[in-house]
Amino acid sequence: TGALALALSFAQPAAAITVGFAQVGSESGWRTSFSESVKAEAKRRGIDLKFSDAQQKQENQIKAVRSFVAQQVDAIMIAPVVETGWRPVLREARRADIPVVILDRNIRVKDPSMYLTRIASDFVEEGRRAAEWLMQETGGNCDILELQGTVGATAAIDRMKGFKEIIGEYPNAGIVRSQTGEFTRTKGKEVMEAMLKAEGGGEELCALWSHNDEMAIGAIQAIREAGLKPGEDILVVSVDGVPDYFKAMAEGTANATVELTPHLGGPAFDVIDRYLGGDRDIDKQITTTGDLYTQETAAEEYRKRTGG
Ligand code: GYE
Repeated sequence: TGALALALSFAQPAAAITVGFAQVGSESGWRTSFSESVKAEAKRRGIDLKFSDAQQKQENQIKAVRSFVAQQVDAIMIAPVVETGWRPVLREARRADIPVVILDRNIRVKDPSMYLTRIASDFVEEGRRAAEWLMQETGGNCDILELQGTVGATAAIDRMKGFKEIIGEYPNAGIVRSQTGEFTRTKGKEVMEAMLKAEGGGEELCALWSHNDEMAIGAIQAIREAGLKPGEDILVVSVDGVPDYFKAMAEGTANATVELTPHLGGPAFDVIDRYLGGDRDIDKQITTTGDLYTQETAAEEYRKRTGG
């Protein structure tokens, strides 16, 4: 019986772990896909996921992390809405000996031991890719409007940096106006309307560079309402690769996007399993990559993503 009990104990699945996930909010189609992907992956792995939607407010995210620490979860994942202000709550997680994985955006802390690793795309490279495509498309002759993401968010800071790095190599290309649309469709439309008015209607404009598809989709409506043809009079280049944007490219109202994978749950749970299993040789940064898509393949890519 002793041997049988011993054998049975090995046969039991590993005790289910509990992971707390402090998500930014649901401001964009991409983020909703990201949340759904993490929840599905947790379910598939039998992980008890505590999920919190902070409605894009950092104080809600910090409250969520505090409650995860109080519940003594096995690990915490944070998609930080902005880069600063994380040290105090990360110190509390470290005192409780709970590993923290940063997903998607980044945090700015001096001491990298405050978190286990960061799993994200290289947003600077995404900005470069978008700019390189636009310069090829326009021969480097282009007056550009920029819709920035959330102020202080890594995705906005880094995409702007990468885009400007490339545009700076072209004397006849430049960003003539830049404003935040907070990564949402509504704000993107509102800000685009204002920028077009400020530019006297926008006839001389060449392109819109948007830090995400959601704002671009709102801006496309504003371009149309201003009597211009989006995708033709004003080219539209963006990031994320959400289905609605593939649809817009297939309809000719948008031109290009750099895809950002929403599937960060798998790599995150893998690294948590490794850490909880004793592995201390974990890289500080795990980078995901995405391709640039244009109108040529948009209809087929839309069908692939929507099973249409
Ligand atoms: O591009 C946007 C979301 O942080 C990279 O946040 C992410 C961005 C993404 O609002 O759709």
